[in-house]
Amino acid sequence: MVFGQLVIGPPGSGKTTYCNGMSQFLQLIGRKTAVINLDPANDQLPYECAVNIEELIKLEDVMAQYDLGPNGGLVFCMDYLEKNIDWLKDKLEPLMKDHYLLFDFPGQVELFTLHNNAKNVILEMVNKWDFRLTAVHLVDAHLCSEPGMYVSALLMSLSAMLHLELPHINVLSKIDLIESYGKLAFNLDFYTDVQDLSYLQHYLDKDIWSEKYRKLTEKLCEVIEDYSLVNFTTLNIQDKESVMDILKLIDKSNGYVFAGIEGNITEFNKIAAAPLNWDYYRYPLPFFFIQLSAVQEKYMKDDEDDR
Ligand SMILES: Nc1nc2c(ncn2[C@@H]2O[C@H](COP(=O)(O)OP(=O)(O)OP(=O)(O)O)[C@@H](O)[C@H]2O)c(=O)[nH]1
Ligand SMILES: [Mg+2]
Repeated sequence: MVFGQLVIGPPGSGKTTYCNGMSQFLQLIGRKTAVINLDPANDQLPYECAVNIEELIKLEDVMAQYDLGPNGGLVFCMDYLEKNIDWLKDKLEPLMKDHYLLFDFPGQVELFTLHNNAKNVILEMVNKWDFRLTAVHLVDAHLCSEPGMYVSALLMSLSAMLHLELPHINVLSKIDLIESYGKLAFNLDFYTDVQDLSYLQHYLDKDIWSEKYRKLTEKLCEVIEDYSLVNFTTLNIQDKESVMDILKLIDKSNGYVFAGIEGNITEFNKIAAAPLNWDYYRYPLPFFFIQLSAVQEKYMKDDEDDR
């Protein structure tokens, strides 16, 4: 059985960085991992990808050939991928035996809320190839700094959940930066738990001209609360504990923990409990690899001591 994650979210929310950090964390805990880049606009990849959509279609070629802008070009690329799903299957076949898969998707929100091409590719993987996938929807924590933006983030997350109909984890990414946006109107729990959105009303623009906007926001909050589906977990990709907490949630949601892959669970718990200084720095790779080998050395030494 193949397990994995579909990493989605608006542009710049940290998907590629997440795939890089998460894949390295997974490898560290002994899980064979492959990253699949399905974003034709990702030009500089920080991770080594096992499959790259660029081998099938290039965004710049599409834009030049059909005189499209980047958004139209991306929709075209996803259509093309859907029509050439056998290409993806051939590429994934060698990985299906023993790899855990991370899919790095494009950031265009409409691909996961309006169009069906990306969804059909995902449905093929889930229904026909029997992949167990969790959608990891990243939203920049910056959106909590203003009530209107936060409501937009909630709506975006809800509509992605309803559109994809998959196990789904919503993540507030870059949480390490949250304090730099100034004091939040509420404690962080308010934003992650999504319990009583009526409080947001007090922080909306009080201007007489914003009356209709306030009413609209109020009604949208009611819709979000009626569904009662959205909540968030937080992520700082450079923090081992934070990555581990998210992985635990994902493993439960797609059934990985119940698949009886004992070896991996032991390794996972070991690394989770170990006082390792997991220093994933999101930019310079060489620095990271120095850190990674130090961590691996310590991990192997602990393993020997245990034996
Ligand atoms: N401080 C901080 N920065 C982060 C974190 N995750 C990502 N970033 C930064 O956010 C920026 C965008 O990250 P990407 O991973 O390229 O985002 P993306 O969602 O793949 O972007 P697109 O592919 O353009 O949609 C980069 O500068 C990252 O270094 C985080 O957890 N903390
Ligand atoms: Mg990216």
